[in-house]
Amino acid sequence: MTYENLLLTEENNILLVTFNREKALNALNRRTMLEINHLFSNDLPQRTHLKGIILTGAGDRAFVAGADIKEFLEMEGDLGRQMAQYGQDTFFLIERFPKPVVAAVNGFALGGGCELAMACHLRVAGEKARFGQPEVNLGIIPGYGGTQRLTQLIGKGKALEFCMTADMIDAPEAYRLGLVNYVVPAGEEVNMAKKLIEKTASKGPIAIAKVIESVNAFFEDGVDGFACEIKAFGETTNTLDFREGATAFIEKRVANFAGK
Ligand code: CO8
Repeated sequence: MTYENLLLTEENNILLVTFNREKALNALNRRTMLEINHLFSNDLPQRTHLKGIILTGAGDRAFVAGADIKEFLEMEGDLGRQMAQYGQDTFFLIERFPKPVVAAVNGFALGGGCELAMACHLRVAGEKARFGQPEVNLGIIPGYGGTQRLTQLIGKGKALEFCMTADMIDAPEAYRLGLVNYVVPAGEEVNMAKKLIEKTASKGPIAIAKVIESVNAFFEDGVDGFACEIKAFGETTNTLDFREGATAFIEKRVANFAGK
Protein backbone atom coordinates (compact mmCIF):
# COMPACT_ATOMS: atom_id res chain seq x y z
CA MET A 1 0.00 0.00 0.00
CA THR A 2 1.16 3.53 -0.72
CA TYR A 3 0.66 5.70 2.33
CA GLU A 4 -1.04 9.00 1.53
CA ASN A 5 -1.81 10.26 5.02
CA LEU A 6 0.89 8.57 7.07
CA LEU A 7 4.48 9.69 6.83
CA LEU A 8 6.88 6.92 7.83
CA THR A 9 10.47 7.65 8.81
CA GLU A 10 12.85 5.23 10.40
CA GLU A 11 15.87 6.09 12.50
CA ASN A 12 17.90 3.80 14.75
CA ASN A 13 15.33 1.07 14.19
CA ILE A 14 12.52 3.21 15.60
CA LEU A 15 9.64 3.95 13.24
CA LEU A 16 8.11 7.41 13.47
CA VAL A 17 4.58 7.48 12.06
CA THR A 18 3.31 11.01 11.45
CA PHE A 19 -0.38 11.66 10.77
CA ASN A 20 0.04 13.98 7.87
CA ARG A 21 -3.16 15.96 7.23
CA GLU A 22 -2.09 19.14 8.92
CA LYS A 23 -4.77 21.34 7.32
CA ALA A 24 -7.48 19.13 8.81
CA LEU A 25 -5.62 18.96 12.14
CA ASN A 26 -4.68 15.38 11.19
CA ALA A 27 -8.27 14.18 11.48
CA LEU A 28 -8.73 10.47 10.82
CA ASN A 29 -10.57 10.06 7.55
CA ARG A 30 -11.43 6.64 6.18
CA ARG A 31 -8.27 6.47 4.11
CA THR A 32 -6.12 7.13 7.20
CA MET A 33 -7.91 4.40 9.14
CA LEU A 34 -7.24 1.96 6.27
CA GLU A 35 -3.58 2.95 6.28
CA ILE A 36 -3.22 2.50 10.06
CA ASN A 37 -4.88 -0.90 9.79
CA HIS A 38 -2.60 -1.95 6.93
CA LEU A 39 0.48 -0.65 8.74
CA PHE A 40 -0.15 -2.67 11.90
CA SER A 41 -1.56 -5.82 10.30
CA ASN A 42 0.59 -6.21 7.16
CA ASP A 43 3.57 -3.91 7.20
CA LEU A 44 4.96 -3.77 10.74
CA PRO A 45 4.98 -7.54 11.39
CA GLN A 46 7.51 -7.76 8.52
CA ARG A 47 9.76 -5.05 9.96
CA THR A 48 11.16 -7.41 12.56
CA HIS A 49 14.22 -5.21 13.22
CA LEU A 50 12.14 -2.42 14.81
CA LYS A 51 12.57 -1.55 18.49
CA GLY A 52 9.27 0.31 18.66
CA ILE A 53 6.87 2.70 17.01
CA ILE A 54 6.06 6.35 17.72
CA LEU A 55 2.81 7.97 16.58
CA THR A 56 2.66 11.75 16.28
CA GLY A 57 0.87 14.50 14.37
CA ALA A 58 2.19 16.79 11.62
CA GLY A 59 2.61 20.45 12.56
CA ASP A 60 2.49 21.97 16.00
CA ARG A 61 -1.27 22.22 16.51
CA ALA A 62 -2.62 18.72 16.60
CA PHE A 63 -1.82 15.13 17.32
CA VAL A 64 -5.17 14.07 15.84
CA ALA A 65 -8.33 16.20 16.20
CA GLY A 66 -10.63 13.18 15.93
CA ALA A 67 -12.43 11.28 13.24
CA ASP A 68 -12.99 13.35 10.10
CA ILE A 69 -16.30 15.10 10.76
CA LYS A 70 -16.54 16.10 7.10
CA GLU A 71 -17.16 12.44 6.21
CA PHE A 72 -19.77 12.01 8.94
CA LEU A 73 -22.95 12.83 7.08
CA GLU A 74 -22.45 9.67 4.99
CA MET A 75 -23.06 7.65 8.15
CA GLU A 76 -26.56 6.25 7.92
CA GLY A 77 -28.16 2.91 8.56
CA ASP A 78 -25.60 0.39 9.73
CA LEU A 79 -22.56 2.34 8.50
CA GLY A 80 -21.84 4.09 11.81
CA ARG A 81 -21.71 0.78 13.65
CA GLN A 82 -19.49 -0.72 10.95
CA MET A 83 -17.09 2.21 11.08
CA ALA A 84 -16.83 1.99 14.86
CA GLN A 85 -16.17 -1.76 14.55
CA TYR A 86 -13.43 -1.19 11.98
CA GLY A 87 -11.85 1.54 14.12
CA GLN A 88 -11.91 -0.59 17.24
CA ASP A 89 -10.43 -3.58 15.37
CA THR A 90 -7.71 -1.26 14.09
CA PHE A 91 -6.90 0.21 17.49
CA PHE A 92 -6.76 -3.30 18.99
CA LEU A 93 -3.98 -4.02 16.48
CA ILE A 94 -2.05 -1.16 18.08
CA GLU A 95 -2.84 -2.15 21.66
CA ARG A 96 -1.89 -5.79 21.02
CA PHE A 97 1.23 -5.02 19.00
CA PRO A 98 4.11 -6.91 20.64
CA LYS A 99 6.55 -3.99 20.54
CA PRO A 100 6.22 -0.68 22.36
CA VAL A 101 3.95 1.83 20.65
CA VAL A 102 4.26 5.34 22.09
CA ALA A 103 1.98 8.30 21.35
CA ALA A 104 3.90 11.57 21.15
CA VAL A 105 0.97 13.95 21.65
CA ASN A 106 1.99 17.31 20.23
CA GLY A 107 -1.34 19.17 20.29
CA PHE A 108 -5.07 18.40 20.17
CA ALA A 109 -5.90 14.76 20.91
CA LEU A 110 -9.66 14.88 20.60
CA GLY A 111 -12.31 12.24 20.04
CA GLY A 112 -10.76 9.51 17.89
CA GLY A 113 -7.37 11.20 18.45
CA CYS A 114 -7.60 10.76 22.21
CA GLU A 115 -8.83 7.20 21.61
CA LEU A 116 -5.87 6.54 19.34
CA ALA A 117 -3.43 7.83 21.96
CA MET A 118 -5.08 5.63 24.58
CA ALA A 119 -4.65 2.54 22.39
CA CYS A 120 -0.87 3.11 22.50
CA HIS A 121 1.11 1.51 25.31
CA LEU A 122 2.60 4.79 26.55
CA ARG A 123 1.74 8.46 26.08
CA VAL A 124 4.07 11.45 26.14
CA ALA A 125 2.31 14.83 26.06
CA GLY A 126 3.87 18.09 25.01
CA GLU A 127 2.89 20.97 27.26
CA LYS A 128 0.58 22.33 24.52
CA ALA A 129 -1.35 19.05 24.23
CA ARG A 130 -5.09 19.11 24.85
CA PHE A 131 -7.26 16.06 25.42
CA GLY A 132 -11.00 15.62 25.12
CA GLN A 133 -13.88 13.41 24.05
CA PRO A 134 -16.15 16.04 22.46
CA GLU A 135 -18.43 13.57 20.63
CA VAL A 136 -21.55 14.56 22.59
CA ASN A 137 -21.22 18.02 21.00
CA LEU A 138 -22.08 16.23 17.74
CA GLY A 139 -24.81 14.09 19.26
CA ILE A 140 -22.71 10.91 19.17
CA ILE A 141 -20.45 9.09 21.62
CA PRO A 142 -16.84 7.89 21.40
CA GLY A 143 -16.73 4.92 19.02
CA TYR A 144 -13.08 3.89 18.83
CA GLY A 145 -12.91 2.47 22.37
CA GLY A 146 -12.89 5.78 24.27
CA THR A 147 -15.53 4.94 26.87
CA GLN A 148 -13.62 1.77 27.73
CA ARG A 149 -9.97 2.85 27.68
CA LEU A 150 -10.71 6.13 29.41
CA THR A 151 -12.44 4.23 32.21
CA GLN A 152 -9.45 1.88 32.39
CA LEU A 153 -6.96 4.73 32.57
CA ILE A 154 -8.65 7.39 34.70
CA GLY A 155 -11.58 5.61 36.39
CA LYS A 156 -15.34 5.72 35.95
CA GLY A 157 -16.09 9.07 37.59
CA LYS A 158 -13.63 11.12 35.55
CA ALA A 159 -14.36 9.11 32.37
CA LEU A 160 -18.05 9.93 32.67
CA GLU A 161 -17.30 13.60 33.32
CA PHE A 162 -14.89 13.74 30.39
CA CYS A 163 -17.32 12.12 27.92
CA MET A 164 -20.48 13.87 29.20
CA THR A 165 -19.14 17.43 29.42
CA ALA A 166 -16.87 17.30 26.33
CA ASP A 167 -14.47 19.50 28.30
CA MET A 168 -10.87 19.66 27.12
CA ILE A 169 -8.05 19.18 29.61
CA ASP A 170 -4.46 20.31 29.36
CA ALA A 171 -1.33 18.18 29.64
CA PRO A 172 -0.65 18.68 33.38
CA GLU A 173 -4.24 17.68 34.17
CA ALA A 174 -3.93 14.65 31.86
CA TYR A 175 -0.78 13.69 33.78
CA ARG A 176 -2.49 14.18 37.13
CA LEU A 177 -5.33 11.91 36.06
CA GLY A 178 -2.99 9.20 34.74
CA LEU A 179 -3.99 9.70 31.14
CA VAL A 180 -0.39 10.35 30.07
CA ASN A 181 2.92 9.00 31.33
CA TYR A 182 5.01 12.16 30.85
CA VAL A 183 4.64 15.86 30.10
CA VAL A 184 7.56 17.47 28.27
CA PRO A 185 8.24 20.89 26.72
CA ALA A 186 6.54 21.41 23.35
CA GLY A 187 8.68 19.95 20.57
CA GLU A 188 10.28 17.35 22.85
CA GLU A 189 7.50 14.74 22.61
CA VAL A 190 9.16 12.56 19.98
CA ASN A 191 12.58 12.71 21.68
CA MET A 192 11.06 11.57 24.95
CA ALA A 193 9.17 8.80 23.16
CA LYS A 194 12.47 7.69 21.58
CA LYS A 195 14.12 7.58 25.01
CA LEU A 196 11.33 5.37 26.34
CA ILE A 197 11.67 2.98 23.39
CA GLU A 198 15.46 2.86 23.77
CA LYS A 199 14.99 1.98 27.43
CA THR A 200 12.70 -0.95 26.59
CA ALA A 201 15.02 -2.01 23.75
CA SER A 202 17.72 -2.90 26.26
CA LYS A 203 15.41 -5.50 27.84
CA GLY A 204 14.43 -8.94 26.61
CA PRO A 205 12.09 -8.39 23.63
CA ILE A 206 10.05 -11.52 24.35
CA ALA A 207 9.61 -10.35 27.93
CA ILE A 208 8.40 -6.95 26.69
CA ALA A 209 5.87 -8.65 24.38
CA LYS A 210 4.66 -10.83 27.24
CA VAL A 211 4.26 -7.81 29.55
CA ILE A 212 2.06 -6.15 26.91
CA GLU A 213 0.03 -9.34 26.44
CA SER A 214 -0.39 -9.93 30.19
CA VAL A 215 -1.37 -6.37 31.09
CA ASN A 216 -3.86 -6.32 28.20
CA ALA A 217 -5.29 -9.60 29.51
CA PHE A 218 -6.68 -7.76 32.54
CA PHE A 219 -9.10 -5.99 30.21
CA GLU A 220 -9.92 -8.79 27.77
CA ASP A 221 -13.39 -10.29 28.02
CA GLY A 222 -13.42 -13.84 29.28
CA VAL A 223 -9.65 -13.96 29.81
CA ASP A 224 -8.17 -14.81 33.21
CA GLY A 225 -5.31 -12.33 33.48
CA PHE A 226 -3.59 -14.21 36.29
CA ALA A 227 -3.68 -17.43 34.26
CA CYS A 228 -2.38 -15.51 31.26
CA GLU A 229 0.52 -14.21 33.36
CA ILE A 230 1.41 -17.72 34.60
CA LYS A 231 1.44 -19.02 31.02
CA ALA A 232 3.47 -16.06 29.77
CA PHE A 233 5.92 -16.36 32.66
CA GLY A 234 6.42 -20.03 31.84
CA GLU A 235 7.08 -19.13 28.23
CA THR A 236 9.70 -16.54 29.17
CA THR A 237 11.58 -19.05 31.33
CA ASN A 238 12.02 -21.24 28.26
CA THR A 239 13.76 -18.54 26.22
CA LEU A 240 17.47 -18.08 25.55
CA ASP A 241 16.91 -14.47 26.64
CA PHE A 242 16.10 -15.66 30.15
CA ARG A 243 19.30 -17.79 30.27
CA GLU A 244 21.26 -14.78 29.04
CA GLY A 245 19.61 -12.31 31.43
CA ALA A 246 20.12 -14.44 34.52
CA THR A 247 23.68 -15.44 33.50
CA ALA A 248 24.59 -11.81 32.80
CA PHE A 249 23.36 -10.81 36.26
CA ILE A 250 25.47 -13.51 37.91
CA GLU A 251 28.51 -12.63 35.78
CA LYS A 252 28.00 -8.91 36.55
CA ARG A 253 27.79 -7.86 32.91
CA VAL A 254 25.19 -6.27 30.65
CA ALA A 255 22.82 -8.80 29.08
CA ASN A 256 22.84 -9.15 25.31
CA PHE A 257 19.36 -10.32 24.38
CA ALA A 258 18.77 -12.06 21.05
CA GLY A 259 14.98 -12.14 21.25
CA LYS A 260 14.93 -15.95 21.22
N1 CO8 B 1 -12.63 16.52 11.24
C1 CO8 B 1 -12.48 17.22 10.09
N2 CO8 B 1 -11.88 18.41 10.03
C2 CO8 B 1 -11.40 18.95 11.17
C3 CO8 B 1 -11.53 18.28 12.41
C4 CO8 B 1 -12.17 17.01 12.42
N3 CO8 B 1 -12.30 16.26 13.54
N4 CO8 B 1 -11.00 19.06 13.37
C5 CO8 B 1 -10.55 20.17 12.76
N5 CO8 B 1 -10.79 20.11 11.43
C6 CO8 B 1 -10.48 21.09 10.40
C7 CO8 B 1 -11.43 22.27 10.44
O1 CO8 B 1 -12.63 21.98 9.78
C8 CO8 B 1 -10.59 23.34 9.76
O2 CO8 B 1 -10.64 23.10 8.37
P1 CO8 B 1 -11.05 24.32 7.35
O3 CO8 B 1 -9.92 25.30 7.52
O4 CO8 B 1 -11.07 23.63 6.02
O5 CO8 B 1 -12.34 24.83 7.83
C9 CO8 B 1 -9.18 23.02 10.23
O6 CO8 B 1 -9.20 21.66 10.66
C10 CO8 B 1 -8.72 23.86 11.40
O7 CO8 B 1 -9.68 23.75 12.43
P2 CO8 B 1 -10.41 25.04 13.10
O8 CO8 B 1 -10.49 26.15 12.14
O9 CO8 B 1 -11.68 24.56 13.71
O10 CO8 B 1 -9.32 25.37 14.22
P3 CO8 B 1 -9.59 26.04 15.64
O11 CO8 B 1 -8.25 26.39 16.18
O12 CO8 B 1 -10.62 27.13 15.54
O13 CO8 B 1 -10.23 24.86 16.53
C11 CO8 B 1 -10.45 22.62 17.37
C12 CO8 B 1 -9.48 23.68 16.80
C13 CO8 B 1 -10.94 23.03 18.75
C14 CO8 B 1 -9.64 21.32 17.46
C15 CO8 B 1 -11.65 22.44 16.41
O14 CO8 B 1 -11.16 22.25 15.08
C16 CO8 B 1 -12.54 21.30 16.73
O15 CO8 B 1 -13.33 21.37 17.65
N6 CO8 B 1 -12.43 20.19 15.94
C17 CO8 B 1 -13.31 19.06 16.09
C18 CO8 B 1 -12.87 18.19 17.24
C19 CO8 B 1 -13.84 17.07 17.43
O16 CO8 B 1 -15.02 17.25 17.64
N7 CO8 B 1 -13.32 15.81 17.37
C20 CO8 B 1 -14.10 14.63 17.57
C21 CO8 B 1 -14.70 14.15 16.29
S1 CO8 B 1 -15.82 12.79 16.55
C22 CO8 B 1 -14.80 11.45 16.76
O17 CO8 B 1 -13.60 11.56 16.76
C23 CO8 B 1 -15.47 10.14 16.94
C24 CO8 B 1 -14.50 8.95 16.92
C25 CO8 B 1 -15.25 7.65 16.70
C26 CO8 B 1 -15.82 7.58 15.30
C27 CO8 B 1 -16.39 6.25 14.99
C28 CO8 B 1 -16.98 6.10 13.60
C29 CO8 B 1 -16.42 6.94 12.51
